[in-house]
Amino acid sequence: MMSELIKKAYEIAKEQYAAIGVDTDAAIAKMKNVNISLHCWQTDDVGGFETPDAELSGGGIQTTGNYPGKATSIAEMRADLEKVLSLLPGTQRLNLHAIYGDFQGEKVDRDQIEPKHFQSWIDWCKAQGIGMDFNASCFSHDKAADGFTLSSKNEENRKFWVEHVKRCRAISAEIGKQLGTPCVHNTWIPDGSKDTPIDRNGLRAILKKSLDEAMEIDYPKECMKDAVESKLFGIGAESMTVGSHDFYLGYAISRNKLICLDNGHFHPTEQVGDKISSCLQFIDEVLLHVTRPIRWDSDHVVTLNEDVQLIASEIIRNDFLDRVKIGLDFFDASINRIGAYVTGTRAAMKAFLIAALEPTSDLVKLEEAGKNFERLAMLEELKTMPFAAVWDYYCLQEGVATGMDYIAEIQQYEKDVLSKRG
Ligand code: RNT
Ligand code: ZN
Repeated sequence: MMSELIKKAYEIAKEQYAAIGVDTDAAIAKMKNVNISLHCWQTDDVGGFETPDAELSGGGIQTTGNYPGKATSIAEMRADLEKVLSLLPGTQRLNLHAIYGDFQGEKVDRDQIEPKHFQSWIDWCKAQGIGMDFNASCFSHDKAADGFTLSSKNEENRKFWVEHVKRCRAISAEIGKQLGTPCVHNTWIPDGSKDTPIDRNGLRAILKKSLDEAMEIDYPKECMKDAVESKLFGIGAESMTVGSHDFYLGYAISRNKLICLDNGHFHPTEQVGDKISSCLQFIDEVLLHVTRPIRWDSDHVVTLNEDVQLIASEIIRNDFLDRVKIGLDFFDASINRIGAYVTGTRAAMKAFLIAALEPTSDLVKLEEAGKNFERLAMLEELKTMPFAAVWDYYCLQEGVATGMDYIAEIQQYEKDVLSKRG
């Protein structure tokens, strides 16, 4: 889009927002602290690089679609991530799963991984000037084929996964140390049962024991922090999930860990945006997996919807940016994956900028005075304020594509790069 037009539109928008007491420059400045952790798995449908043709399997999550152009090597994934980064304003982080190690063709099982397998990723992040987060991969593996990992009653399997998580935490500590920014290590396990189980309590007791074993070593907070991710149900685990929200909230509070809230992991009428201020009364930090569930935990591309808006607004209203780590978790294999990635990430960012353009203290005053019609009306009017002009100006300032221009850039990337992949 023409930069002169964007500047003109911004000047007008700035005045319109100023009229309701909102400083657009300050809102843009706030975006510096909105650092979204980019989930590498959108580029390859959660396959990983353990074997040349690795695929997501088991674990109650699935990708649907087979749009051409998926990343099948580290080089391809890095090229994709660089393209994504070039189309996003601000500073991001990388969120890597353990299955994406640089194994150099060697078969390295999950209980054997070491920091050296991730050194080239650390170096890549350093070169990009970004931080890095990490995840144990407790799925797509023989030892998870029966649907149980850390809560397994098969002691050999349980020990295997404890060792995996232990190693992932050590790797995370090394990542954070080298990059000078704490690496958030998230543990999510698929454990659960398709049909009504009997020994719910037994499984949860095992999970608690396994987590305690895996997290026995305390690493400095400047290097790594642990998060645990709950879930309501998964495909094939409809009747019970061992790591439920109640379970992990208790675990996080009692062990001083982060709770990871994935907004696809609750009943559809529950809102993660409403949970943040509850969790933060009792724990220091929260990790988010921002996604878009459609009917079930389907991990659709994030769009600027009311759920995402409430999440962003709650963080900005309460100045929680330093206590809430923002990650994404969607994987759409049915459309251009890089297009999906950029569209979803920009949508999440827009929600934060919209939140920063809210005259929050005025709204609170209305609320406290019982003026609820006025509050409602103002919230409605805010929705159609000239937000796009501020967003475009922010993108322009950051030297990234404004408005719809990124669509053409992604089409070009598809033509030059993605369509040439085998
Ligand atoms: C699964 C969880 C988990 C995964 C990723 C790949 O339901 O949301 O976070 O999606 O770790
Ligand atoms: Zn998640």
